[in-house]
Amino acid sequence: MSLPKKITVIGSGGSGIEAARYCAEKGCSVILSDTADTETVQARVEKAQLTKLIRCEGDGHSEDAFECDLMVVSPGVPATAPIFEECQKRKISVIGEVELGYRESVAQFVAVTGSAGKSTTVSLINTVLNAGGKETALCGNIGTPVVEVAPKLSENGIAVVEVSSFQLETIETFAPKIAVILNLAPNHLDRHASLEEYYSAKFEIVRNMKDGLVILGVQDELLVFAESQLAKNRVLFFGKHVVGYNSVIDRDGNVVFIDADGKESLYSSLGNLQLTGEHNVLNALVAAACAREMGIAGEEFAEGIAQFGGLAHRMERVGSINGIACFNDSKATTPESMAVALNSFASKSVLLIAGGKDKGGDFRSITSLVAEKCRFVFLIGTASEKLANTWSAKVPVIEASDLRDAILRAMAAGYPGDILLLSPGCASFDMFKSFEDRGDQFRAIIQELDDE
Ligand code: UMA
Ligand code: ADP
Repeated sequence: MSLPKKITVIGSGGSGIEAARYCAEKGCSVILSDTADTETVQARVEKAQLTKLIRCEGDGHSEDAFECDLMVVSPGVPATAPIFEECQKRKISVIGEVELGYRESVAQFVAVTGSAGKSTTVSLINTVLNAGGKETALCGNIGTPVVEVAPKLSENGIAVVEVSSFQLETIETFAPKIAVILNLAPNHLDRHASLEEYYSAKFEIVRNMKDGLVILGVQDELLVFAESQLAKNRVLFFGKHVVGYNSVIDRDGNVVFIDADGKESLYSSLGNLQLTGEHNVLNALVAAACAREMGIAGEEFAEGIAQFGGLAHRMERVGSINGIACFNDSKATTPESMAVALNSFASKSVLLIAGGKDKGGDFRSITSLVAEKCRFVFLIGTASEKLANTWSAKVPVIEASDLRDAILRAMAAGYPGDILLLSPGCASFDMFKSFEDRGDQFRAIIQELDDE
């Protein structure tokens, strides 16, 4: 698709930098504009070696930034940001970086959204498609901007995209061949005005799809949503106990598809799945449905599944101290993800490290699970007080001064056979650069103390 002459990119994080690079390399005149201070923005542009190719500005969006034919926004820019109203007034069209990457690509798209399991599922899908010999690019919210990789794929290529609700707010023509909504649970209520708004953003993934495949988890909100899709797309449910038609289920460790007439067909075995937890079986079923749709044979799928060892920061076993196995689940930034992690362990075995920057999660709803699974809870970060008030009547809660202090206190309180679990249920930004930084620091401290 041909790009307009003058483009302004908002946000100088990974998405903005790559959007600016792409447009500049296509010959457009690009301004990269950010609310962060000018020095920071300039340093990022220099690091990306874009100084000669684009203009950049910090400390807000100047009048010059609106002198453009198209504005490309980063996912971190909320829908309430003044630039949207300003662009509407001036009749400048605004799209997100994902939309730009999609428009500029000739490949097919497989897109996954949901509240939990996105990164694991897109990584599984990518691995099984590769095992079946497909040319793919794993991108989106998982880290690599879509515009950096999708335009480089051929017509036979497949962009496997993790899409967040933020990214879906700024699509226009984005139409994947396969769309997955894994599950819906409250999240990002610090940015979305209401739960309905957050769920509606997730449903945007199918907005422009026709004759595609929509894969949905079994959940009331998604069952209702499926009805609106039936006239436009094929719908397939995945789940542990799906009874009905057009579904993919796990039956005794095998992937079984059930068609509209109730006819069953065996696709592959899950025998070599290396990931633990029921939720990962569900993620593997989704990968199987995507693989079959893309023409991958059951044996190739099985090979791919066997290759995938899991992602860092998601229930990653990082060592053992005094017979206490340590798991890094730093990616769990909601109470729901925390619950999934706790459910993987026996009663009263967990020394839980939780807390960080609260995203508005409902921690009350998991109080009984925390009390059932945890011997002690160690709290860090600004959410400590809220969590202590919520749980302390049911489980011993200790407020630690930092991550190292929490680990040392847990080691002093635990017994061999216990589990040390970092599953914070909160964002990391009060104490760390990112959830990766939090998980890396946790892993480093454990490895320093490790006596395995
Ligand atoms: N900014 C403005 N104006 C604004 C708001 C922000 O100029 O009104 C600027 C900020 O000052 C900052 C820049 O925008 O300099 C940051 O942009 P960004 O937050 O979009 O950051 P990126 O580095 O481009 O990362 C984004 C995603 N970030 C968010 O959605 C917040 C990354 O997801 C994603 O991996 C990346 O694009 C891929 O291209 C991260 C994330 O936290 C991992 N996602 C959320 C989640 O998974 O829960 C949704
Ligand atoms: P996301 O990218 O959506 O944040 P991840 O794949 O990074 O999801 O996994 C984050 C956490 O979510 C995992 O540590 C696990 O606790 C939980 N999780 C993973 N898959 C599922 C699923 N299918 N359903 C519910 N929770 C899940």
